[in-house]
Amino acid sequence: MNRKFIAAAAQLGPIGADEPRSSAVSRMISLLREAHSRGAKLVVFPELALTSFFPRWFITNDDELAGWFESEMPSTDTQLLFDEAARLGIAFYLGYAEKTKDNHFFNTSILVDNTANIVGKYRKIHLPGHQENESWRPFQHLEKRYFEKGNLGFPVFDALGGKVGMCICNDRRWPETWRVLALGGAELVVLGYNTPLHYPPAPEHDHLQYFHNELCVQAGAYQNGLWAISVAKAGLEEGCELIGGSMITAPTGEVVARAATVGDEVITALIDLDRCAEIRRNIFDFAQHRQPDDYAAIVK
Ligand code: CDT
Repeated sequence: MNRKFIAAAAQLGPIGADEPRSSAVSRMISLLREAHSRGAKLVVFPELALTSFFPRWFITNDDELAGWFESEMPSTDTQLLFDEAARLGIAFYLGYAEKTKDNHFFNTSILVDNTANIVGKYRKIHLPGHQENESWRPFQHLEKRYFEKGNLGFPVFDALGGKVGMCICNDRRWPETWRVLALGGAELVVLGYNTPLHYPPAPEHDHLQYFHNELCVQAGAYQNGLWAISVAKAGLEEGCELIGGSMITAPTGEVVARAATVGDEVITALIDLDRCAEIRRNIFDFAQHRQPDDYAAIVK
């Protein structure tokens, strides 16, 4: 299969607490069509892309909480997205809150091929935030309360003529995420995020939010010789400012496309998976230069 294709990051602007999934899906379908008009074969949507970022609220009612989760995928609402993507022949990444049949709750992403088959699933491993209500905060970040740690590891999937890995938001800050995916053979890592501009425990870092996002994604791509597509849900969502800065990053660490707004926006770039070799056969030739015997402390 052709290892050169156009890929898109489909950034979403804010989603209101009362905005129905049907509305979010219809916005995503518009972005999908825009990406298709630019020749995209892959579209990457954000983390928890179907709803407002609900971990910002302390929710005590179980039924109310369950209402933020999807108990099937595709669901009635998302079926339209699957159908339109298949009609256009586009593969996509979608983040959503997953409730399993045996009542487990994960922050999940799926990779869907260009015929609407789910070919990969990832459940977020690095869950940020806190477990209890912390009323001093202007908004909560209760991922540690609402989600279990992912139980699928960091799998890599055959897709788009190459090897594709997924991660979700906070995972991108951890070098281990990228390295484990690269060791699994990933040539492209796709990820979505919801990152508040204000970090209540260390507000002195607020002005660094965009920088830290770029720093992590560009380093992850370069140090592992792979492509990265990182996609925000952005803008002022229910009083909480979320960063934009969606990017497509080459294996050299260079940003080849970058969002210019904090709203619904499509950016595209030509991905050539063979370009991973520029780095992997040189400075980061793992077989030649990596020294795992000296890295034991990392997994202790
Ligand atoms: N969604 C997510 O993982 N967001 C975190 C916010 C900072 S930790 C409270 C992130 O790493 O971007």
